Amino acid sequence: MKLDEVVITKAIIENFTKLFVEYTDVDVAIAGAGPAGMVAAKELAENNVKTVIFERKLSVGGGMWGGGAMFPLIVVQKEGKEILEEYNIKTEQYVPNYYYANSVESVAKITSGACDAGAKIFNLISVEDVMIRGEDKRITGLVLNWSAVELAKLHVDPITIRAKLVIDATGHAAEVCNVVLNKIPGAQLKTKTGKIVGELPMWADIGEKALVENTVEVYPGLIVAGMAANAVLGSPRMGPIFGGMLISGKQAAKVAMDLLKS
Ligand code: 48F
Repeated sequence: MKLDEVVITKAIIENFTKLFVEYTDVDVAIAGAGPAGMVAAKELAENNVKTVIFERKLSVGGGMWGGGAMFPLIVVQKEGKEILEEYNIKTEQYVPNYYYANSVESVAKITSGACDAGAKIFNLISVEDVMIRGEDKRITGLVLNWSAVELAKLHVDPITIRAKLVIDATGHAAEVCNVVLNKIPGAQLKTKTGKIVGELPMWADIGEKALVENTVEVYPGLIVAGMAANAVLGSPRMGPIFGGMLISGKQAAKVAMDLLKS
């Protein structure tokens, strides 16, 4: 049978549109497909929570690909190793409680885990704003545009999806929390200053431990996960140790599921 390029085009456009329309109304929308966002997505989707991730870049995986300083290995502690094993990622012990894994294998398998669980990932789409409703100005959705539009600084209006909950998993920049503070008059985050406290310098032990505690609902309808949680709540960065990111992803899913039930 001869191939027809127009059929190929229609297959992409018709099916993308059908899928995107289905995901204009979700339980949980996640900004950022780094390790924290992807682990959260897998946990949610496998518990039948309708979950979508929007990722600005062409590739998912955030800061995990590059390991530490471009050496493609990540380090995890015991709890992190156990999560990597759930994804069938090979780990080796270095010394007691320090394990390492290949960063490329880790991204590939964590991505596969999120997809297999049923989470939908849309890449090349940037979250540029939030939708709010009600007296408490609760977050009720995300405002999106093509990353190409953002990069080219084109004057093109965005589109919007509705979500019962949003997870800010945008990493160090905590972009959704910044939007909330910059655009919602009088907005206060549930932090000690009401604002983004800011990430502290490297202290892996404290940063890793704080991360789970920092993975909370910081604003009505908005949960923080991964490095965004430490940036918003004012805890240290931790460099190429990734156990906390994975645990935070799981914790964000748990917080979301508890909120969806309440
Ligand atoms: O930065 P990132 O990997 O965040 P994470 O999951 O993990 C942090 C670690 O990689 C590392 C670390 C380990 O100790 O500190 O930094 O918390 O992934 C964040 C993803 O969000 C995307 C960004 O491209 C990246 O893939 N992102 C950021 N802003 C937006 C966004 C946005 N406005 N819209 C869509 N995606």
